Amino acid sequence: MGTPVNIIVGSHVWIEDPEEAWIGGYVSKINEKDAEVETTDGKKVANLSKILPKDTEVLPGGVDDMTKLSYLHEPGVLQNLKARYELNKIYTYTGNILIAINPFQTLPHIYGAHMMQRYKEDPLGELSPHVFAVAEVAYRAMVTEWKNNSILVSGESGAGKTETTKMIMQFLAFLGGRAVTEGRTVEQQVLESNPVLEAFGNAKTVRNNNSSRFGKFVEIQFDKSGRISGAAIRTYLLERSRVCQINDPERNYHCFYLLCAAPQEEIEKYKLGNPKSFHYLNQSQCYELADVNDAHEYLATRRAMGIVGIGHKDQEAIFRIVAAILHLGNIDFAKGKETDSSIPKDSKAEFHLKTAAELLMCDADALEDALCKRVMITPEEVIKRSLDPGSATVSRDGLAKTIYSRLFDWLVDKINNSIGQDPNSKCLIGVLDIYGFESFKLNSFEQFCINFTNEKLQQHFNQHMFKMEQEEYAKEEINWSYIEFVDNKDVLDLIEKKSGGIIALLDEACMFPKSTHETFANKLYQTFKNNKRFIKPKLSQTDFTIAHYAGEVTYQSDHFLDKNKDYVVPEYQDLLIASKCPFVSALFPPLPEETSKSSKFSSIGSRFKLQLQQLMETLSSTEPHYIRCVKPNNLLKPAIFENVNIMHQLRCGGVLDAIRISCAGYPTRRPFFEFVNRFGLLAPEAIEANCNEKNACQKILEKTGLKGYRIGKTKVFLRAGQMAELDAQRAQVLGNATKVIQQHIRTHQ
Ligand code: AD9
Ligand code: MG
Repeated sequence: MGTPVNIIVGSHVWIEDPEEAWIGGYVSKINEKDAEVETTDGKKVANLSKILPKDTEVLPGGVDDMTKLSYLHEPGVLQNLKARYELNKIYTYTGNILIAINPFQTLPHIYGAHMMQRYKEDPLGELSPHVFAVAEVAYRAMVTEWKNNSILVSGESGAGKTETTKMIMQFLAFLGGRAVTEGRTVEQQVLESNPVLEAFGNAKTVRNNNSSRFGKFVEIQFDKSGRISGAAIRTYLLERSRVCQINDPERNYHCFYLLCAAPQEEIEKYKLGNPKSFHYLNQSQCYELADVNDAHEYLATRRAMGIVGIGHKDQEAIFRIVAAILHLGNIDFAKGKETDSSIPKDSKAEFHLKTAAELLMCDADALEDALCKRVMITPEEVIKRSLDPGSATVSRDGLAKTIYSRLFDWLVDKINNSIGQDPNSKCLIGVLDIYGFESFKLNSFEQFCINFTNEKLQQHFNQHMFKMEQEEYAKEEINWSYIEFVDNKDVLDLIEKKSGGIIALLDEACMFPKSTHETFANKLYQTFKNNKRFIKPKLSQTDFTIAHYAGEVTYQSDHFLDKNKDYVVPEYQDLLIASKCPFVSALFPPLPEETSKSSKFSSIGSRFKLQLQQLMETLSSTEPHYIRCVKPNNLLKPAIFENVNIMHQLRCGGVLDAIRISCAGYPTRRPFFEFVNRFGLLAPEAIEANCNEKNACQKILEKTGLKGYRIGKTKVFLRAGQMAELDAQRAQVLGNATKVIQQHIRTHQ
């Protein structure tokens, strides 16, 4: 069999390269199975079966849709993206997927009101690829067919998902906003929800200075005239651990630093000061962000809170709670008089305890008790057990995390309530900004949930791109060579199967008091001994590896049990519900009698699984559009294009598979009657001949001179770009007809 194409001496080719991914050159010699290739990096030898042909006639600016490439393969795609990126053309289509490469610099000429206007007036999609064009297609599809649409933005941390999402929202507000603003409009509130959620849910990480630490799905509702009439925001899995623990040079959530930069009056009221004096912030030496003025951001956040409907009193309570969390973190413990008991370490710890209690408006002694003691209920009596200083510190951090995550949920609920859902909404466009696939040196429960999400989205993507295409072709009995694709249902079963999946086993372990991460890991090893997607690493007794669609990831099971348990210790519940601040006590509503008795434990994994299921249901009722964001380098700098890194992201995002299908397939299809209605005027004789619709389509297509299309049982299937060609021919005929009519009118006036 050998090489798929004829490669001879002198051929321009691509060969694989560990550093550059692919390197170009020409063949200088062929010896049986190998070829010698002269590359820019010297002479190399490569196996003929691994060599790919190189297009020598590439346009300087590349092509705007990969399906237009002469050779559609990995190096061709990479070269095209690189050529475009060098010219700041950051957007490229791959069929119906938009690839967006983060420019890491402001490109004002491609955004702004003037560009929005241009894309609004471009229904045929003649302008260059753009995030506005994708949003325009979704909006147009919605107002013409009254079907729900969704835009799914994915990519790794720092790839530009959130920025892209904000641009989509801005453009939709531009298309569906009201001309005259009467006070606060719905679209204004939708847009201003972003800075509020970012202040409380974003933080600087090593990957991104403004990393979203939660997933987000925004559902924008439209009325029958295509105007934005409501919105709903759903959020997923806020990273709670960041509130208490950060590594240098990362930061905690932005709101803490904003508050420390608030006007003096507030600093005094909340007994704040230099962020360096707070344990929750000083575990890292990074306090400031380049190009961000926290004092200014504080005021901007307060303003945005006002616009989304958070009143002054609530704002005051919110920042009081944020300050209380900082003070909580400074309560250090020392051994108390009794064995294994603890007390605030010194007068400084006592000051912070008193201040935290004041700010939360609860009793300081009760707070100390809740932090340092646990109530044990035995059949005989109720006893108070003391916690040693280590346990009291863990308990303190638990309280801080619980309060913060309740506060975040409150913000989301409040924004939703104040924007309001439109009960008469005709249609919606959903925009998903959710974490991409993660594989680090150490991976824990968070990565497990994130990668689970990506498996789900990948399945949705697969189903949409592959199954639907193939089924359609098969149904229409058209000639089509089937493209294999990797189905990831087996990984999803491994993770989420109701009985015996990893999440179910984790819940079981959490409910059984004697479980440890060792017993949990052992259970996994036994259960999935023969599972192809599950691997027990040789050198560990507690790690486990999952073969995800995007590669293998090894998880450390150590904190899986703790991190899966979501329950508020009754001591905290009692303390905070008794707060004199109605805002604080409302964050801790009494538990229904049933749940408090039956099980104290609620599973984060299972709740997340349910949330994902609901998300997938919503998404499947929509027409999806995909945007894949790519991070060109890990330095977060402009103009650096790292081939291997980018190739990996394209593979993880399913872009390479999609390219194969999109190129081999027939992206445009029209039922016979629609096709004849639209294009009949190109061959009027076909219709007059009174033949059936299928024959009419055949005749029309023959006359247009197009090649490569297929005619199925009920539909016409067109290759990429052919619809545009037909439309152009139609426009020409219509144009001529209009001229004749105008002339007729003129001569008879
Ligand atoms: V994370 O998973 O939330 O950590 P994102 O959301 O993918 O991540 P984000 O949108 O926050 O990344 O983008 C990271 C940074 O890249 C931004 O703060 C900008 O500085 C930069 N960026 C991203 N997209 C653009 C753009 N279209 N133009 C200019 C951009 N800069
Ligand atoms: Mg983000």
